[in-house]
Amino acid sequence: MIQKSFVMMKPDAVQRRLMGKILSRFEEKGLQIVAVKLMQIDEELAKTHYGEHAEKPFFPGLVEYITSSPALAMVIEGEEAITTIRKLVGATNPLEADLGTIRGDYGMDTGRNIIHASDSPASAEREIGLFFDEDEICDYQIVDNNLIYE
Ligand code: IDP
Ligand code: MG
Repeated sequence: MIQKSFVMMKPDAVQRRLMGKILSRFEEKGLQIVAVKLMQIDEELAKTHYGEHAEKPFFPGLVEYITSSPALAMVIEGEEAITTIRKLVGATNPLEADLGTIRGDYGMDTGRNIIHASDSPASAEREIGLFFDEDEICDYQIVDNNLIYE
């Protein structure tokens, strides 16, 4: 099933000038970028986005990290995009993430793990709605789709 996922390069990825390399991984896989926005996330949005973790000890540090500098918010589309992107991203702790994944290749610490990706269709819908207006998401055909999909 074709799905959309919400993906966000966190402030460490932006500061470390990794945006181009990371974006390339999604493009090279055959996924389609349908929205991108470099944005300074405010405290309210960070707390809403990570609401499920509000009671965790790492929550204040997480909010501080996510609001420390701009992040690159994206919507990425493709067949089984949500699971596929979680695989490309790797485990939450970069030291446990497989090499070849984004976190496994670029990260050292759970508290600086480079990137976020939606974990389910319900999260994707909620997160896309939090970060993007409908008219910011592009609906377009990529011309080489017949080389990516049978
Ligand atoms: P996920 O991003 O792989 O879905 P979650 O468990 O949902 O992982 O946690 C959300 C984010 O909270 C993580 O990506 C990471 O930035 C942060 N986080 C999770 N656990 C810790 C921790 O133990 N210390 C610091 N930050 C954490
Ligand atoms: Mg999560």
